[in-house]
Amino acid sequence: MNSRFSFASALAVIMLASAVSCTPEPPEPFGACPSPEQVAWQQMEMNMFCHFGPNTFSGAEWGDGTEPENIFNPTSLDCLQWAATARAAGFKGIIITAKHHDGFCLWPSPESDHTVARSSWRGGKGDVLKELSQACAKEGLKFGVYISPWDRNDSRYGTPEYNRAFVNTLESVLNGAYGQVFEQWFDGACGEGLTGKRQVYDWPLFNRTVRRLQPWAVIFSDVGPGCRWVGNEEGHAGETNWSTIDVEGFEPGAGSPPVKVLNSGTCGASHWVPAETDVSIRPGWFWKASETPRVKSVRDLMKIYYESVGRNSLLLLNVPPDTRGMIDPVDSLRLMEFKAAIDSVFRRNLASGAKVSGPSRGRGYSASNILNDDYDSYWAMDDGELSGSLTLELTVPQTFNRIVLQEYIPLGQRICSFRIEVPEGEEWTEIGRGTTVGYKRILSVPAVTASSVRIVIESALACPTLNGLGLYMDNF
Ligand code: FUL
Repeated sequence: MNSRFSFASALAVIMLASAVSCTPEPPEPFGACPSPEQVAWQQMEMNMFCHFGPNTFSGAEWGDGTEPENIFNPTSLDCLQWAATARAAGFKGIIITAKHHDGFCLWPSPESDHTVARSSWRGGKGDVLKELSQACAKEGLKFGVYISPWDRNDSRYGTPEYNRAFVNTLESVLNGAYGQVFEQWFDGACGEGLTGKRQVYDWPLFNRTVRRLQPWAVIFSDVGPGCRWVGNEEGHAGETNWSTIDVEGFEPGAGSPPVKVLNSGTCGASHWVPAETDVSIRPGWFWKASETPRVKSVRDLMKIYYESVGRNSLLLLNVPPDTRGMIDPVDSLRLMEFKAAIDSVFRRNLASGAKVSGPSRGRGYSASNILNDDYDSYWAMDDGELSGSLTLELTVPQTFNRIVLQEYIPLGQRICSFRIEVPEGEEWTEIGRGTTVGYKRILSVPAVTASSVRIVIESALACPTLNGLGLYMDNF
C-alpha cells in the first residue's frame, strides 16, 4: 500500500464518517403502528367484493339456509372474466362470499352438507374457490374470503359445538388449498339459526385459527384486528379518519364500538385497525336482474372513491356476478368508465418538478422527498416540532381542485389538522383545510390557478411526516 493511497483512504473514511454522523435518526414510531401486512393492504387501495351463492339465483339478500343445493347453478361460471375485469378496473384483489348467512359453501367443505358438492353444478365436482383463486393468481390479484359465522343451515349453530365446526370450516379454506389469502372477512352478524338459537361466537379462537393458517392475512371485522368496518354500507369514511381505535372490551357485531367511532377512528388510540369501506355497485349485495338499471353512476363511484380512498380508507366495492356466473356487462362497463375517470384525474401530478422547501429534520428527510416515487422516502420534521409548512414553487402556474397528501404510516398516524394556501398579492390565502391525513387524503377545493402552494401542518401528535403530495384537476 503506498502512502498516497492510504492518505486517500483515510480521507474517504473520515468523509464517510462525518456524512453518517450528519444523517439524523429517523423519527421514532409513534403510538400504534401498522404491521408490514397492514401497510401492504392499505397500498392496495381498491379491492373487488363478489357476493355470489344461492341468493344470486333466489333473489334473496339473506337466504334462510333451506334453499335446495341445486338452486346454485351458474350456467357459464367464468372466474377469469371476474379477475380480468377486476384487474382492468384497477382493483388489486378479490374477496368472495365463500359462505354467506345461508351456510351454503362455494367449495366442497367437508364440514357441511350444504355445499357445491351436493348440487348438480359441474356434476357436484365444482369448486368456485379453486377457480377464483387460480384466476386471481393468473391476473396478478390477491385472493380473499368472506366466511360468515352466522349459519342458518347448520343444526349445530347455537351450541358450543358449532364454534369447533366453524374452525374446521375455516381450516378447509385457509389450509393452503387455495393458496395465500390476503384478507379474511368476518361478518359480525349473529342472527338465529335453524333451531331459533343464536351463537356465542368464540372470536379469539376464530382469529387464532386464521393467524395459525394464514399469518399474513389481514382480518376484517367491526373491530379488526387487521382492519375495521367503516360503520356504514353507503361508501363513506369520516372526513376525520384515524386508523387507530381502542378495541379492549369490544367485539364484532352487537358488542362493537358505536358506528361514529368506526367511521372516524379514535385519535391516539391503542390499536392500528384501519377502516375498510364496503359498498355495493348495486342497491343490493347480490345480483338481481331488476337492479341492473340501478347500477351506480360514474359520478356516484367517484364520490365514493373520494370519500373512502380519499379519506384514509380502503375501498371494497361489491360487483356481484350474475346467474351465468359472470360480471354483468352493465357493471363491467361502469367499472371501466370509473377507472377511466380516476385515470383522467390522477394520471399527471401537476406538482411534479416543483421546488419544495420547508424545515426538515435534516439530510435524508428533506421536503423534496414528498415528490419522489419512493414510498419509503419521506419528509419529516425534528422531534418535538408539531407544526410546520412546506412551500411548493411550481414550474408553471397550474389549475387544480384536488390535493393529495400522504403520511408515512409505517411510523404511525400523526397529523391532526392541516390547511392549504396559495398566494394572493403579498399574503397567503387559505383554499381548503382538513383534519387527518393517514395513508392518503384527497382534499377537494374549488378550482384555483397558482404557481405556489403552501401546505401548513397545523397540529400533529408527534413530528409530522409526509411521503406524497399531488395536485390534480377533476373536470368531471
Ligand atoms: C352484512 C351482511 O348481512 C350482508 O348481507 C352483506 O354480506 C354485507 C357485506 O355484510 O353484514
